Amino acid sequence: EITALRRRLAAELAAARARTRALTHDVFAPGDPDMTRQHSPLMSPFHWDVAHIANMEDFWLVRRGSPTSEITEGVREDVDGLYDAFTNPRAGRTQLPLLDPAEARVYGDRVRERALEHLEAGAFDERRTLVGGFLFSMIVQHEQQHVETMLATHQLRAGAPVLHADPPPPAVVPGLAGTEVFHPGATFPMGTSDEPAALDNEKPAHPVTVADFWLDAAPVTNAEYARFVDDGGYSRRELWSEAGWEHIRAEGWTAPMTWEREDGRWYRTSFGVREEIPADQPVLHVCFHEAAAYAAWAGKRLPTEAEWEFAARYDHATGTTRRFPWGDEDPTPERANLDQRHLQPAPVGAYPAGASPLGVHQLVGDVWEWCDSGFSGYPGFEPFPYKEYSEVFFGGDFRMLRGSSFGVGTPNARTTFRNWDLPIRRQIFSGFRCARDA
Ligand code: AVJ
Ligand code: FE
Repeated sequence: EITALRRRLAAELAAARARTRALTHDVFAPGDPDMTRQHSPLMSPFHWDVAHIANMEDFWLVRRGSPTSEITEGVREDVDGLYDAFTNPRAGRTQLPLLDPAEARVYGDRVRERALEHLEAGAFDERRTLVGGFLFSMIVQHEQQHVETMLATHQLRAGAPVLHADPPPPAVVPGLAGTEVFHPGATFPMGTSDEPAALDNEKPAHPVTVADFWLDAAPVTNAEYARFVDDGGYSRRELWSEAGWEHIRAEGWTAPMTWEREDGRWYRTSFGVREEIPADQPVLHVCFHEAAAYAAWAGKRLPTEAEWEFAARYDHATGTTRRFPWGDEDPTPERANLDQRHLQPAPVGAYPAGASPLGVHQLVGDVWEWCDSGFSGYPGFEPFPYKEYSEVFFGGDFRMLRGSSFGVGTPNARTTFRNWDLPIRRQIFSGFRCARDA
């Protein structure tokens, strides 16, 4: 059992690192400026992410993950200041005296060696849980979060494509787009107190009551969103909040990121490949304001975080919550579009095995889904293990995203997982589905 846990954590660490490599050293030859360039003021240069991943692992697994509970010497403490995300804003990171790409890779390798030694030697407490087991899981999830961020940097990179993946599976359930599923209200335990991988903001479980509501059976598709655009959605003031209207006017936005109209058809650029927009895929790269304006146009609204989680976890037949819409078993390629296996969302209806008992599809994987909730701690929240993961963002101008995207690694895909960003951001793999009061 303990051997199995060690083996699972080691495999997850290796899988995360394989993805880091696939997005960096595997595709950029030594000296390629694309590795060190500022592709967008919103993103870090790739070699910063690589060394930041190593530095976090150095801090939590090498220095603090030792089998004795003592704090041990790190691989290198001299670079801590360069890779602190708080003191170094993204847009200025190329200006720093960073480790070069080769040095960053070596740093990651040396840290990983030491971390695996600690994993092997790890002590177990009386509940037979690995002391520091959560820290290993947290570091897996941290690397996977940066893997998704680096994929978003790739989306903003100009030039010939360097990433390739199989196309997503086809829709097998027809006619889902725009349909709604009735959810009878109930009181359910939102969040979790017993999921070992849960990060601080997912805890603790606490009762929340949701009223009867309708939820879209699938994320809003490109075809549905194009009807909103073609109906003048971006020039109708009444559909937008004041902040949303001001932002789209200032930026000149008239469609989702990368969309272009040519000869009456919509095209997009996906990791350097220009293609006609697939009508039945979830819309991608919209900000919260765009999602909310679409919902207003459709006579609907965005779900709250509580409604989203209720739909994704609550089993009306038994009155209990489960880990995933389909039950307690981990995601598989048949259930959800995760792990950058496909570099785009799958059409709605492609994952019947991942649907909830009431028939809500693609809650996990494909696209992050904007919810109409701000970021705060659950009652009884305690920052763990550091305030800068969640607590410092509480009460800010953020909106929540749920469900994960095709860019998310399986270790991070949970129905309790909470993601957040500013309501103007759309370089992330964001879409949405609508809800409606019953
Ligand atoms: C949870 C995605 C908002 O990228 O800012 C990475 C994740 N935290 N390193 C972010 C994170 C520290 C975080 N988000
Ligand atoms: Fe980070």
